[in-house]
Amino acid sequence: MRGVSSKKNVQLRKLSRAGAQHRTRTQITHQTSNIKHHSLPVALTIAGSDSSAGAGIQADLKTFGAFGVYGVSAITCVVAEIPGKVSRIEPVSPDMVHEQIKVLVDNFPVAAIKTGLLCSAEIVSTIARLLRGTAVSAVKRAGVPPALVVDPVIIATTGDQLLEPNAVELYENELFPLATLLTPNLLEAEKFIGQPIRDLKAMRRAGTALAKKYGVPILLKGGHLAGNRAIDLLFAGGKITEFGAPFVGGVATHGTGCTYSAAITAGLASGLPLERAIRRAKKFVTASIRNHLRWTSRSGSAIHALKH
Ligand code: PXL
Repeated sequence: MRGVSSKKNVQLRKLSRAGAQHRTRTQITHQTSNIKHHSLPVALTIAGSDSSAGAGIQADLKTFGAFGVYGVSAITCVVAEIPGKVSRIEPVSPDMVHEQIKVLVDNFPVAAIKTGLLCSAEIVSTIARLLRGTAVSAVKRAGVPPALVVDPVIIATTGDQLLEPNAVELYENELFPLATLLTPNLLEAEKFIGQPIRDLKAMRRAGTALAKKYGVPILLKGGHLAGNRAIDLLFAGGKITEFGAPFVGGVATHGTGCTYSAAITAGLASGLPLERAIRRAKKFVTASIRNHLRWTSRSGSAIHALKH
């Protein structure tokens, strides 16, 4: 087992799980003299900017908004793209990534954090170090660290490599042990276990192995398996829970992974327990595919987008 799981990480994980179950954050209204103040749960996304707004930071913020959660963001890289074609990626400096997160977690009551495309090895380790410190100070201050959903984005649906290859090991060793939930798709999971996953039985085996390897809950997303249902499996606390929905074919599904993990993060920020947050998120992402938008590009080809 390569995943480093220090005692401190294990303690943080236990607290995080307890926190996700006991926190209840809904819209709060305060009255000071004759002025009403409203507040919403706050969630932070740390991810790349997708110029076409179907994935990345833009998808996350739209999804947080759809669930009544106030989204704040830290951008790791800027991606020039349209659905189906990544044109160019440029990273933001690790110092600037650090600064964006630091000013947010030092000031906003961030209840849940999600990571998406982290771009480089240096950015992955900067974020892991900072989030470890953030969790420790949140525990001292409030008794619970923010929930952390790690969507290990490596490759785009188009096959484009989005993450530097040498960042994968750092991811496994430094960031995964801090997670409340990891949400790999089949391609990512195959990379982590080094074996193909072609059916539901292989998914069960792979998810069990990953949960054991990293010591954190895993949501293995089976959307890429052929079949008339899109089935995801949650491996948590020695139990496997299935989340299924009818497979919606014929839609370019750019951004579904980001949308799904952002919806789960919104649920955790609002105090839902993990399984309920996933169940609600699965419905949201299925509806966003079913109700997709469609335009015709200048060259005559179709452009699809999820309806977040
Ligand atoms: O869907 C993966 C993904 C995540 N984040 C950003 C992206 C993409 C895919 O292109 O651009 C910013």
